[in-house]
Amino acid sequence: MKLYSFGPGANSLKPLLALYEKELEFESVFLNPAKFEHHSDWYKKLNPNGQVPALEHNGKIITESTVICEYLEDEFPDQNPLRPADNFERAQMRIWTKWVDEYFCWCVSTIGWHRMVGNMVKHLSDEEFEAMVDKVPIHEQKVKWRRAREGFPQDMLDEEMRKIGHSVKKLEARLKESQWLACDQYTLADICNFAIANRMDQGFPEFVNEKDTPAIIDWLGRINERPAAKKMFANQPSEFDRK
Ligand SMILES: N[C@@H](CCC(=O)N[C@@H](CS)C(=O)NCC(=O)O)C(=O)O
Repeated sequence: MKLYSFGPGANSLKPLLALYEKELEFESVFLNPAKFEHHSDWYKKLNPNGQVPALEHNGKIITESTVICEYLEDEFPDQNPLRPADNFERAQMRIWTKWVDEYFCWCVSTIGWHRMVGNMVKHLSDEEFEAMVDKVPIHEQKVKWRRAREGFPQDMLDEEMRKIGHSVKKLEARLKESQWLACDQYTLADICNFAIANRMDQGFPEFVNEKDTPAIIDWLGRINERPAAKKMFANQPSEFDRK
């Protein structure tokens, strides 16, 4: 089994942490976003979207971070299960993972692109940049790369920050009433939300801090303290460590 990823952050973190939690053997293949390795022809043969993560198992490729996590549960159901057995609780888990994929991930991602991705491509000439964008397979991602270089419109950034504030309130409210997001068990709902929320106390201290969101801080701490998370962060260099 091989996982292609940018290391333990954002969407790549979801299957990475699931693999560590389930104690599954796998080979980790890092792609360097600063070198646009995910847009190379060899990788686009694996994932035509030119995005990470992607899992290779039994000669087949599975894409989409949350789908990969569910696939691992389907293939290895008895190995440290990360899905509740109860169907209602499993539905709650999927409501939380769907929410990350459709809402929470996007607002945090746009601000991340605004802060980091723009800088990554500022040194390129217009020709070099357009040659890079030319290799991006998804139209919406091409638009995002161009926006990141030119600067996102302020009203868009304001709206994404509003959505982040809303997301944080929603997480805090749930974690005040329950130790874990979906039910009383640690599940993919926690892993997939953690992938986006981890380190928000550093990146978004105006939203995530001891005073306003003690339940989120406690939840992040409990996940970071899990042996699987510690092992993952110790063994898997992040994209930032590799620059
Ligand atoms: N829906 C996809 C999104 C994957 C995604 O956005 N991956 C990001 C990294 S977190 C990526 O590859 N970005 C590079 C790009 O779009 O050029 C999933 O959940 O796997």
